[in-house]
Order: sequence, then structure tokens, then C-alpha cells
Amino acid sequence: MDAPQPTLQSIIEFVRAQALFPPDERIAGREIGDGNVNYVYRLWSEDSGASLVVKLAMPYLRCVGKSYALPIERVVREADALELQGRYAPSLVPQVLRRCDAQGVLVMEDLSALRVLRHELLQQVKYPRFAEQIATFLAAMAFYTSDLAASGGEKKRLEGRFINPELCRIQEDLIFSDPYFDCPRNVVNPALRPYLVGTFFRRSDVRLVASQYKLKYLTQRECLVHGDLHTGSIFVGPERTVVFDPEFCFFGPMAFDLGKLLGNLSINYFCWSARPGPAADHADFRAYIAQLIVEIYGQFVVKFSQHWQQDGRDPLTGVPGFAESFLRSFFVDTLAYWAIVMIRRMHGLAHNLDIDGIPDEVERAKVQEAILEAACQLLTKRESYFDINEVLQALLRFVP
Ligand code: SR1
Ligand code: MG
Repeated sequence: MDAPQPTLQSIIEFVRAQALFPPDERIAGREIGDGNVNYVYRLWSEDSGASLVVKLAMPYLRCVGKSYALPIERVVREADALELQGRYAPSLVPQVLRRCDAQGVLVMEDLSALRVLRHELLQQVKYPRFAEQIATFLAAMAFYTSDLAASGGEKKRLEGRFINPELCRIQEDLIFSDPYFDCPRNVVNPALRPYLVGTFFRRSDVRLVASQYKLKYLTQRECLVHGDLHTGSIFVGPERTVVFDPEFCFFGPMAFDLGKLLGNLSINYFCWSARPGPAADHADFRAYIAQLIVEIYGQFVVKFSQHWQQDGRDPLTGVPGFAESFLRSFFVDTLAYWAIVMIRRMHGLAHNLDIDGIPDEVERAKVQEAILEAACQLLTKRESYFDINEVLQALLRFVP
């Protein structure tokens, strides 16, 4: 890290200047962010107990430092995304309390009563309402920000507002390019290296499909995508699911968010092969993850189709057979992004705790290799699947 970090004191002074708490209250706080990009603080009044969250963008990438410049305008896009998501998926995103675009600061409701989904999955905690709620979010955003529902003019204006070149560039490199060759930016488990060099990096068929999907990511402007919908970008609770951190948002491929989420859930499914704990608990939790994947996909299709029936604006939405052909392409694209995300989290720059938390590097490599093999199958054979259960069965054959 070669850049000064913000201090808690400077954040407290900022919220005082913004009058976010009554003037004479005692304010305390702490840094709660564990992301790669920004700083996040929780602040509370020691008098009333009222609390809020402050997200601060510095003009660089947090996990690298000043040498990786990143404009603070990313907070403007994030705030715009939260506002648009709040319109179509109310209560499923954090409420914005104040936006200070010039300072790169976003103040949001404090959601610390909820839990980060990734950590809950690693504790094998189940949330019965999650599948339905996340499908509601995904279907509403996919449909209502697309040309299917929005009028041409409004949609094109929105596309312009969400052009996000610096953050998209990170994903273009880290998701679609680096994992397919021995890129110096990759972070490789030494025990996995022989498989990568001897097998994975030689899979020109896999690299070809990943490149085809990179071009879709670069050029398709279908709807507002969150852009980083992994299990660390979702809060869960018994009653409420909240999707946060949309800084990688842009108008992009509709299947990207769902594919990313299902890829991350699949990684969790595989990780139990090498995590400690009773085998019966692992088997039970895996059954839950498999059910989540099927339910999320199924509920997405139901909800998206309902939106289409009720609010389809463009005449193409009424053309016989169009919805079916659209959903077929969407399914195939979802499988592709699902596989691509499984791959990038094994040996790209940024990994998942699900796998990196496996202490023994040889055990970890066995799971990583199985995930990479499963993902290669999914990516190259994506057009041969027609049903989510069939996909799941195919993937599970690779579980070590
Ligand atoms: C340098 S940022 C690394 C990754 O973190 C986020 O989760 C994004 O997916 C990005 O690729
Ligand atoms: Mg993030």
C-alpha cells in the first residue's frame, strides 16, 4: 500500500459537517469494509444509538494503492444505481441517506443487523426467503431497465449515465482475459500450477468461448447489471435480503449477474470437499445449495415472464415465440457466465474465501482443479443443456 488511508477521525468530522447526527452527540465508529476497492465505515451516536454507513472512494484501488488510479466518480454511478434499483426493487438495496458526489462519499442505511451471505454460507446457515427475494431483485432489474420495458429514449439516456470504463476494465481483464494464460497478475496456488500449465492454459476451446463472452460483455447493452453479484455483495436475514456494492454497474449482458451468483454458489458447493466438519452436515448443506440454485433460476424465469406479460412495451414482446427464444439464449448465456466466474475465482487475481479458507494447498488444489474441470464442461457444452436440474447434475459429477 503506497497511499495514505483515510482516518476514522476524518470520517467523523465529515459526518458532523454534513449534520448527519445532531450537533452535540458523541459519535463513534469503526472501519467495516473488507473489499478490494473502497473504504467503508460504520458510525453511531453513543447517545441515541442511531447509526449509518459511510462509503468512501479514494482516487485509487484500495487493494493496490496509488499506483492503480481509479476516479472517485465511481461513487456517482453507485449512488445512481442504488437509486434506480431502489425504484424497481424497493427494500432489496440499501437506502441512500446522503450522496456527496464531489467528495466520493456515499452515506447509507446501516444494515449491520443483517449478515453477509458468503460468511453465512461458510457457517452453513440457511435463509428460507433468500431465493425468492434475490430472484425478485434480478428479474425486476433485468426486465425494467431493458428495452423490453423502457422506452427507447429513456433507456438510451440511462445507458449513457452508467458508462463505467475504469471498473468495467478491471472485470474485462480479471474475469475474461487473465485466467486463460499464465498472467503475472494471477494469484496461483503452487499446488495447482502443474494442472494449469499442463492442462488448463492449453484449453484453446475454453479460451475461445471466454473471449466470445468477453466481446458480449464489452458490447451488449441489455440492462443495468450490478456487475459484481457474488455472495459477498449480498446481505441476508430471516426476513430481508439486500444487494449492495453496485460500483461495477453498467448497461451490460442480462445474464451476467445471475451467472455470477450461480457460479459463486457452485463454488460454495464444491468447497465442502475439503472443509472440516461432519460429512452429514456438509451433505445436508450441499442439498440446500443445490436447491437454492434451482429455485433462484426457476423463480427468475417465472417473475421475468410475469413482467414480460404485464409490462412488455416494445411490439417485439408480443411476437409469438419471441419470449421462448429470448429465454433460451438467456439460459445459455447464464451458463457461460456461471462457468467463467467459477474459473476466475480459482487462479485469477481475486479469489473466494470459500476456497482460500482451505488451509492445505494440496487439498485446495484438488477442489480448484475439480471446479475448473466442471467449469470447462459447462462452458464448452452450454448449448447442450435445456434444464437447470440437468446442468446441476452435470456439474456435481466433478465434485471430488
Ligand atoms: C481489484 S478488484 C478485484 C475484484 O473484486 C471485485 O469483487 C471484482 O469482481 C473485481 O474483479
Ligand atoms: Mg465489492
